[in-house]
Formats: sequence, structure tokens, C-alpha cells
Amino acid sequence: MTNGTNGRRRLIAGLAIAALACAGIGAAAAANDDHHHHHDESFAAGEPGQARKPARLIEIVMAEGDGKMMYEPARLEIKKGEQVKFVLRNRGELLHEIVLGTAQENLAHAEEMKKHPDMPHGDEPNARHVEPGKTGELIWKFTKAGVFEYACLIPGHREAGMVGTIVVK
Ligand SMILES: [Cu+2]
Repeated sequence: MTNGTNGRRRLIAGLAIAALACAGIGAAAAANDDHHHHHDESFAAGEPGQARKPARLIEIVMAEGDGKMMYEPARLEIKKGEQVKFVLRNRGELLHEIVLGTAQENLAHAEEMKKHPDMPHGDEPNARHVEPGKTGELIWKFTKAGVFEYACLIPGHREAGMVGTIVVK
């Protein structure tokens, strides 16, 4: 890889973080179109899955109550190389999301979201929004060992407990 490519990748990664925070602006389709130009960067937690390939089904419930917000379960163990189909059930009364990444990435991303509190990002390959009472799906292949998390980066939600741990080994 040339230095030029490295520089470009860094730039793209920076742009992607900025874009993530504001993808809620305007039509989702337009925002997603804009996003797709940045998808040549890699994801820390693995790679987008392929719907045609076999996947382990994992159901995650999103909910809130008693001043807390949570995922159930809040901890997952996954084999390196395993493809997972997350079925996300929002049993709460608020919009929730799931974003897969490292804790560091999600914290940085959450800071960006705070600057744009009314603008949840679009559905990146590693993220899904789920409206109250609805169910969403996210297919992901965990190609890298490590500790990752799934979090809701809508301002205040991660802080209220909406974060789970994924151990890949
Ligand atoms: Cu949430």
C-alpha cells in the first residue's frame, strides 16, 4: 500500500466519523448514498455479513424503564469467523439503535452525536435503528478476535445503560 493510499484511508475514516453524526439529515436515502462512498474503510469488529450465508441467530431486546435503558442480553460470546444475524426487538417507547464497534469508537461516535442530538445517523453496515415496537435485523461477520460492544449512541442512551459487550474468540 502506498503512502498516498494510507493518507486517503485516514482522511476517509475521519470523514466517515463526521458523516455518521449527521446522516439523519434529510432523506435517509440521500444520506445513505452519501455514506456509501466511505465504505472502503474497515470496521474494527469485523465486516458486514452476507444474507445468503448461514448465520447464528441472536435476538436482542431493546427496552427502557426505571430510568434505565438496556439490551437483553447485555453480553455475547461469539466465535471468531462466526456470522451472526441479530434480530433486534425494540420493546421500548423510544427509538433505539445498535452500533457495533470498539468501546473507543462508540465513545467517540457518541460525542459526535451529542453535537447533533436530533440527528440519529443513517443505517451504516454496522448499525441499525429500530423504531418502538418494531424489529430490525443486522447481519455481521465477526472476523476479528477481541472485545467489542454494541451500544445505542442516541444521546443519553449509552450512559443510561444501553451498551452490551461482545467477546469474540
Ligand atoms: Cu437507545
